Amino acid sequence: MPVDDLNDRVVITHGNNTATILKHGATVISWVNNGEEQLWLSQGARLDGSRPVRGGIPLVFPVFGKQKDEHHPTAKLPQHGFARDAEWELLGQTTEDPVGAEFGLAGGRSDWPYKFSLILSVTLANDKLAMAIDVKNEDEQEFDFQWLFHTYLRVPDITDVLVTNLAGQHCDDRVVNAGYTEKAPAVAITGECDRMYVGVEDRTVQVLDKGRVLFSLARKNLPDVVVWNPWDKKAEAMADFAPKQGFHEMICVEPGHAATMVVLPPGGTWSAAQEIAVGGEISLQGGIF
Ligand code: TA6
Repeated sequence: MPVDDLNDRVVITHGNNTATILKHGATVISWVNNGEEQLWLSQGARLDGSRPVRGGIPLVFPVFGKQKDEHHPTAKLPQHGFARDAEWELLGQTTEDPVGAEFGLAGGRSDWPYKFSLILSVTLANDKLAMAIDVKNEDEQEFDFQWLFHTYLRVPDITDVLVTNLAGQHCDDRVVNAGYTEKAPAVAITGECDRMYVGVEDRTVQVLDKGRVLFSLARKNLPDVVVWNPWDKKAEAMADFAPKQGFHEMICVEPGHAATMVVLPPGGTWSAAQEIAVGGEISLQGGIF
C-alpha cells in the first residue's frame, strides 16, 4: 500500500523509498531514500507519545523556543509549542505519484485559547521529501503564531559538513549571544551551533559533505533558517539524545517563520512548505565577494 496506517504511525511507500510518520506530533521519524536513511533519530527518542520525538522532523507551532513576553498567549506553552507533542490524525492519501498523505490537528486547547486547524501534507518521490502546512484561524478573534520544521538531517561526520548560501544574511547567534551578518559562503560546524538566519532570501540552502551535495533545501513562505548542532556538552545534557556522540552524525537545518509572529485574522489561512532533495549539483549564491 502506498499509504499504510499502522495504528501509531503511517508508512508512505514510493518505489524503494519510504517515509514513516509517527501520529504523535505528525513527526517524520524516518525517510529512507533508495534504501538509505536520510534523517537522524536519537536512539533515546520516545516513540510512545510520552514526549516530543528527539530527531526526525518535529513540528514547531505556535511558538519557536520559549515566548519571551510573559503576557503573550503562548507564554505558558512548553518550548517549541504543542504541535510536536499532540496526537494528529491521518486524513488520507492525497496523491499517487509522488505519493502524498495528509495529517490533521484541530481544536481549542486549555493552554492556548484559540480555535485552529492544521493540515500537514507529506509527499514522497525519488530523492525528494516535501512537507507543506496549512494553518487556519477557526476562531472569531485574531491570533499570532510561529511555524518551523525542526529537521534533523543525517550526515556522515559533522566535521566534514558545510551549510551554504547563507552569506550576507543576518544571523542571531545564541551561542555567542550576538547578531551579525554572515560573511562565510559556507558555514562549517566546529562546535555547538545555534543560529537563526533571519529573512534568508529565496535561495536553496545546501548541506555539503566533503564538497558533494548531501541535501538541498527549498522553502516556500519560510524566511528564517535555524542551524543547530548541540555538540558534546548539550548532547550530554539531553536525556533523550543518544548516543551522546551522535552529534557527529546530525545537523538541524530548520526552515521556519520564527523570528517574528505571523498574524492570522479570524477565518484566515497561512501556508508554507519545505522540500528536501537528496544530492544534486552545488549551486552557490552569486555576488558574495
Ligand atoms: O532549533 C534549535 C533549538 O531551539 C535549540 O536552541 C535547542 O533547544 C533545540 O532547538 C532543541 O530543542 P528541544 O526543545 O527539542 O530540546
